[in-house]
This record gives sequence, structure tokens and C-alpha cells, in this order.
Amino acid sequence: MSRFKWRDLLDINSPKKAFSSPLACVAHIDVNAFFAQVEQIRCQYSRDDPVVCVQWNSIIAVSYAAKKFGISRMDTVFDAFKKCEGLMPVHTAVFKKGEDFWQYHDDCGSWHTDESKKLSPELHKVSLDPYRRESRKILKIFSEWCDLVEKASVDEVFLDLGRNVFSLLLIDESQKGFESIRTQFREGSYDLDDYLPGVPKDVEINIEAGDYNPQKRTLYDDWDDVLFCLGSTITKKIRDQIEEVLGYTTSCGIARTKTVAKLASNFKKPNAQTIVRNCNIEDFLDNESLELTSFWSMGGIFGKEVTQLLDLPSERSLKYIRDSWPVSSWELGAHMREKIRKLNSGKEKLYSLDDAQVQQMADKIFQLARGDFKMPFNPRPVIKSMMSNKNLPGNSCKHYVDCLAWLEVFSGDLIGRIKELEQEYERIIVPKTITVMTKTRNYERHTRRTTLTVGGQVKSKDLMEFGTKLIRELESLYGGSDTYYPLTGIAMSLSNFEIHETGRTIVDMFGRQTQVVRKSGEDFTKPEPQSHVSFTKSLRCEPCNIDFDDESLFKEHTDFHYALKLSESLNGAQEDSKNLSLGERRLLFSGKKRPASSIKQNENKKNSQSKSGNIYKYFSK
Ligand code: DCP
Ligand code: CA
Repeated sequence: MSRFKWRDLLDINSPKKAFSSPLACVAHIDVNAFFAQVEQIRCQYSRDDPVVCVQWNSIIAVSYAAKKFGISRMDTVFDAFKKCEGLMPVHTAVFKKGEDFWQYHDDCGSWHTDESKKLSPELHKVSLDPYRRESRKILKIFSEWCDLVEKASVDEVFLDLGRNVFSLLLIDESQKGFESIRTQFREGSYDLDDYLPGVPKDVEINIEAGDYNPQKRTLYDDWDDVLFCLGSTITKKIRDQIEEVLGYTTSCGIARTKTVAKLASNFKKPNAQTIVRNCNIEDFLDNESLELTSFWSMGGIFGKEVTQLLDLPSERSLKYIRDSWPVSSWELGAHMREKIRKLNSGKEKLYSLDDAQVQQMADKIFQLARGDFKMPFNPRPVIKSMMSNKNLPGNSCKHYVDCLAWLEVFSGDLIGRIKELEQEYERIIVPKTITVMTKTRNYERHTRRTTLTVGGQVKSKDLMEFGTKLIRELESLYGGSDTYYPLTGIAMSLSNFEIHETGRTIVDMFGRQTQVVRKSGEDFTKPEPQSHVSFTKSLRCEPCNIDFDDESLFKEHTDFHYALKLSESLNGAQEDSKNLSLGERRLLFSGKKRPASSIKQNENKKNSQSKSGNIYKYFSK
């Protein structure tokens, strides 16, 4: 028998619950040497060319070919040439002062001796737009595969593989060996608190290369192992697609939690994946020089303070935490409270944390040390503001007219970014507040802000118009002072975003899509078609008892089911819905405690409606 329950397995089919299930399957994928790969591909260099991406004299990304020469981000481009004569530096795209668009100048950069080929920071501003564009393309591929994608930075994401592995295990007929558990699921012959059956002995799936398994533990002890194996086949396909379609190599980590998945993706670079199954978590943490401070939320000064507070050893700190506080986080909390009390009894009160805060920290540390700190997914961070700025070296901004030239650049940059967001969110985004800031050589900052009153979508000329008004106000307030010009910095920011619908209907937006339906703000997924419309190669819709000859008609018909399913997910499903599998129906209407096969159409309609809600609501309870 398994050590997991049916409830644990069904929870991973819910975007809201999956992360907290003991069967969670989470991936972290990071693009290798991102900006350098973007430039390598754009300039049609090969992967073996030592490309570096440069901003003025600094290197901001180092290709793996260049890393072989010992070049790092700490080097200037001149240092890098000393390490590698054949270095291929590529400068980022730049805006030119007074222009509201960016361009590449591929034969230019500080490393050229010819003055006319140097790119001056006085006259240009770096544009990261090309990388954001590539980032969006990559994100689109992730979203085609996964219904819950958290963008962690410009080149990394967390994926909740819950629905993917759930579907491969219980629904997708192509995956052999799980017939018995599938039948049980379809027939609904289980209770949520029942333990799952054991993993069949003869199961045949291969974990994609990268199983972190120093102790050579068996591959399929329990269902978590199976799900990680299935997850690794999915991430391999996603990564292969990114490489085939866009050309980028990535590194991937798969684990139960986001924190361990992130450490795992960092484990092998480039172009690799590392799977940390639950049975191998402690080995991974202890044997790979990972410390409490390796977790990204435990870095910096905070991590150092915790290390001191707990007297952690410099090596194997996670094992130390597990061994010292083996039973519960409460003991760890008590220890921390006592330690803080002693430290605070001196003259100075060093820590101003209350007991609840200390316990919260103890809980987190206790779980991190066991690779069991579960964090929910944050699919779409709310954008609060957007800034475009420029540090102004030397005498480059010595007059009001210079300021206007930079406002032109900022207006183009910010409008481009708003357009990007609009595409991503499928919404119209209207910033309501515009701010302009200036910085003087005495480090004085001056700010003016106003409401952007624009009918409809904001355009570059609107930002320029309002920006000009604000910079004029600053000029009249401070321009007369001796210390105002030349300015050392100038910036424009937009905030207070209003988000408008595009006016399209739900079916326009989602009806023909084959994947996630997150865009409406609802948190639900479109399950694989097999989960609600079972069909065979002869294009048969089982629920409706109709055979199709034509694939497009059949697709239209399944889309119709999908639209209905969507409507049900919004309005609640009925027990006689043809869009529910027996397993789903069993879950929804399980209060009745009878086999799904005995459910008669239309029976107890009112009753079931009032009790049921829908499958998504069930999962989000
Ligand atoms: N970046 C930057 N300045 C930094 C760090 C990063 O401009 N100090 C940019 C360039 C990187 C991109 O962000 O290509 C992604 O950052 P990563 O830390 O993921 O670094 P890379 O992708 O370059 O390398 P790796 O292969 O280690 O992920
Ligand atoms: Ca990266």
C-alpha cells in the first residue's frame, strides 16, 4: 500500500491545493546565460563562440563558451579580452537621446579603438526590451504546457506540474501500466481518506536523465516517485521545445517544493535537469554544500543573523538543524525565544520580534531544513509601477532641452512596456499617475507628479506632453539654483494602473484555446480533453454517443464541450453533466456515497445543484 491518500493525489489536480499536497511536483526552469544566448542567436553565432553581453564596459551575461576561458560577470570587457583573444562581445540595444525607439549597433562598443564606434553612455540608454520579448516567447511555451506558471524573473519560472502528471497518471491512455488505479479512479470506488494502492511492480516509465540518487534507491517505491518520473518527461519535452523553437538551452530542477526545485535547477548547468525525489532530498541538501543561507529568502544579512542566533556550523547547517530539533518546530521556536531573551537582557535590545514572529521563523527554518517549505504559486504579480531612468554622466544634461530629449526616450520605453503587458494580460492598461524625478550632483532628488488624464489608451505623445509639463515645473522651482544642472539622473515613472477589459467575450478569448484559462482572473484549468470527453481513434465522443469522420468537426465538438465545461466552472456543474468524468462526478457528488455508475440523469437535479458547486470549487475548498 502507498503512504499517500487519494486526497493527496486528487489535490494535485487543483491549482490552489497542489503546492501543499505531499504529492506536489514542482519544476523550476532557468535559461542558461540568458542575455548572452539571446545575442548569440540574434547574431547567428554558434554555441561554441565565446559571446558576452555587454553594457558600456561591463559584462552582464557570459555564454558557457566564454565561461570556459574563466570569464565572469565581474570582469570588464577589457579584462575578458585578456582572457580570450577571440572574445565576441555584443552590446545591448540602446535608445539614443531624443529618440523614442531602441536599436542595435552591432559593430559598436567601448572595446573598439575607433572613437566613432564607441557607444557613449552620455548619449544612449540601454534597452532591455529584446530580452523581455524573448522572455515572453519562452513564457508562452511554458503556458502552453502548464496551467500554473509563476514567472520568477526575466529568465526563470516555477511550474506546477500537478495537472500534467495527474493527467498522465490517471487519464492519458498512452501511458501504460496504471490501468488498475485508473479504473478505480474512473469508477470512483475509493474514499478520499483511503490510502492509494501500491505502485504496480511491472510499471515501465523512465525517469529522464538527472535523477539525483547517490544512494541508488529504487525508482518506484511509491506514487511520488512515479509522479516525479512523469514530471521529468514533461519538463524534458518543454525544454526540448524551447530549444527547437527558440534555440535556448535551459536548466531545470524538479522537487516537491519551489525552494528545492530552485536549488536543483542550479545544480547542473547548462542544459540539464536535476530531479530531487522526496527520498533523496536530505542527501541533496547535505551532500551538495547547501546551507540554510543557500535558500534565496535566507541570504544576506538576515541569513547571517539567523546563523548566529542558532549557532549554526558553517557546513552541513541543514543537517545540524534537523538533528538538533528533530521533532517539531515548536522546540526550535522555544530555543530561539530563549536565545533572544538572553541577548535582549543586555543593555541594548537587539531583537524586537514578538513570540509569534519568532515561531513563524522557526516553522520556516524547520521546514527548509527538510526541503519541505511549501510556498503557494503566485501566477501573476500585480504590477504597481513602471520606471524608466537614466544616470547622466558628466555634463550630458545641462539644460532643460536635454531633459526633454531624455523624456522622449522614456516615453518610448514605457509605452513599449505597457504594450507588452497588455499583450500578456490581454487587457488594456491605463496608468493614471505620471511622475518625473531629477537627481543633482549633491544627491538632491526632486519629484513632480500628476494625474494622467487621457481619453482611451495612453500614447507616447501623452507621456511626453505630461512629462514636459512636470519637468517645466521642476525647472521653474529649482532650475535657477547653481547646483541643479548638470543633472546626474532623470527618470519617469507610471503608476496607479487601471486595467480594462478588451471588450472580447469569454468564448472569443478562451473558446478555441487548448490550454489554461487563467486570463479571466478565475483560478481554474482546462483539463485535458480526455478527462471529460473520452474519444478513440475513430473520433468518437463517448458522452454524446456520436462518431465523427471529419477531424475539424470533431475538434469543434470537443471545443463545444470545453465551452460548456468553462460555463460549468463559472456557474456550477450539474450531476448529469456530460462534461464530467465518472471520477469527477464521484468527487463532486460524493456526499451521496454511492457508485457513480448508478447516477441517473436528471435525478435529484435541484438537490445536487444546491449541494455541489463545481469541481473547481470542490478543489479550492
Ligand atoms: N543580469 C544582469 N545583471 C546581473 C544579473 C543578471 O543584467 N547582475 C541579467 C543578465 C542575465 C539575466 O539577467 O543573462 C539572467 O540572470 P541569471 O542570474 O539567470 O544569469 P544568466 O542567465 O546569465 O546565467 P545562468 O546560466 O547562471 O543562469
Ligand atoms: Ca539564467
